[in-house]
Amino acid sequence: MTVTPGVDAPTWPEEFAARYRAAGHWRGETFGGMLRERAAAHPDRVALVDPAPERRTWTYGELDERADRLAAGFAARGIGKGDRVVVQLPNIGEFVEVVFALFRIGALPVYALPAHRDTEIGYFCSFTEAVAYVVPDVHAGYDHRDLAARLRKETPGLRHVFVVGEPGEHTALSEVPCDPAGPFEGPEPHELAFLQLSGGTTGVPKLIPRTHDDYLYSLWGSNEICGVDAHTRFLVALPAAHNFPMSSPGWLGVMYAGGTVVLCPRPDPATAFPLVERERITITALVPPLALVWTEAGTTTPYDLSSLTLALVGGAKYSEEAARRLQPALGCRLMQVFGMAEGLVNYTRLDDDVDTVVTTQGRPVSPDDEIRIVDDGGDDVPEGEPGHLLTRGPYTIRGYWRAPEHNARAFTEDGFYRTGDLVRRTPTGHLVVVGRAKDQINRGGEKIAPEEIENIILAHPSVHDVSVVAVPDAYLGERSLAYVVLRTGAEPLRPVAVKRFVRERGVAAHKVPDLVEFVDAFPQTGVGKVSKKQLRSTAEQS
Ligand code: AMP
Ligand code: DBH
Repeated sequence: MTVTPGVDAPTWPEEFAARYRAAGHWRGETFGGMLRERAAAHPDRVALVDPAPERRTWTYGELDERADRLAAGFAARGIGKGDRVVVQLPNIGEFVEVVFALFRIGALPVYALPAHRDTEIGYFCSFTEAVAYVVPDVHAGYDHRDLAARLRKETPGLRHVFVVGEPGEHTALSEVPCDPAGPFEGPEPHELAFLQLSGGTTGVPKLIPRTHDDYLYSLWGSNEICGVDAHTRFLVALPAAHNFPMSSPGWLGVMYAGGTVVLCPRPDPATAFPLVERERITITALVPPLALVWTEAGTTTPYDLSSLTLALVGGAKYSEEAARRLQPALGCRLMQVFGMAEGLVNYTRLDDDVDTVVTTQGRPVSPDDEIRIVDDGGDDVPEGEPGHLLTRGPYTIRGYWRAPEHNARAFTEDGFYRTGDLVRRTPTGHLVVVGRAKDQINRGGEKIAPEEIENIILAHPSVHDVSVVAVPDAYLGERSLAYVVLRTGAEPLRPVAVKRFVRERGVAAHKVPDLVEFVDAFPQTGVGKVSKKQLRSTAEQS
């Protein structure tokens, strides 16, 4: 099924595209071409290290060749330009091989997270009409081959399941590579490169179509700000499929610069610190709860972290107090990152003073990132006042994948993305995130759309109504609480039964409500809608 630009994925009006090209933001490169060039320039430099279970490395030359052979094998199985392929792999070398092979063909990876289960994966496969699904055999005690087998029964269009490791009834990824029959036609720079996931606010996750041109700009723009170069050694501690460790500046940014990417199987200090020492890591990216754990462990660790020069922290609000402690504990600089898979990324800068770094979430990457801060009526607020953040620019999407109705709400008529974040701007142009207007829970950087979980709980026969809200949490920033109204006459339920019900529906573990409370009714707004605002404040007080 081919992709129709402007229909499946809204794109920039031509005058904007021309401006972004003329400004030099869009360089006319593709990911496949980028790897080819790096491999030609420095074939023997190490691009990638997968330390576990035994240390494997790929030079740029090897990765390039591997991508070609894998791409040829995928193509031989009928995977072509524009086809969607759901990739659900943990932080292993095959993840990087697979996505570069798909880039080379112009097939679009759909980046699932390892934590996703039947509900999410089933949706990605059916909604994107995916032709293939790539999984590990067993990861973190979960057998992905079984999930794939269930899916294939329900999703006739899903023609292939490729497994890293023991394939079971599916195809081993190791069987796929073959000699290329010739060069691929490949994608054009303005075409789509992949579909990224949004944390979302609606019943189903939204998919984010990113082009080669726009995403590559966010990479090299980020590299300049973060000082990434060929000497950078980046540790991917967060899931490699997430937009933050992928692109801000992330493992793709580091490869753009010709540096070395080291994959970390788990983000805890016991796993990561020995790798920092052994691999002489210079930069990493952390979400705030992880930054807290690293900060605590860093003060007493026997491992040598002295190679570390920069820790990027973002994905959720990082408290000033925690931010102040990071630098002394880890012996490296801190940079706050406020970004979104839809595009806009803000960084504090290497030459910002300490107070700016610990109290703001940074300023945009590009001089052409347009920022508006507006009131509820859509008018600009006075400078310095808080309001809704709207943004438009050279690497911010103009619409989600196949979602015209949602797009009409999520974007203004003139193409600004309504981020749902409440911010204010300091005189230096730095943004401070002061809150959120969207219905979303940010559980330590992992986003939850309450509506998605509410829909699941509503399917329980004893449940009359449900409302899922955020409650403050010292460690995660926020946790989720489900307020449940039972049907009259229904058997009483215990909180654990509600949690089990959600888990058994097959969703990522972080979406299972942390807390469940039973109430007789919800507070209502003037027009009779459930007042989430009031529920949240009740939750805060209890
Ligand atoms: P997503 O759209 O799912 O990629 O999630 C992006 C959202 O994460 C943003 O719109 C913010 O709500 C939140 N976020 C990301 N970074 C930060 C940060 N440094 N501080 C506060 N919120 C953040
Ligand atoms: O939370 C995010 O999605 C995020 C945070 C920091 C992001 O996408 C990014 C940087 O690029």
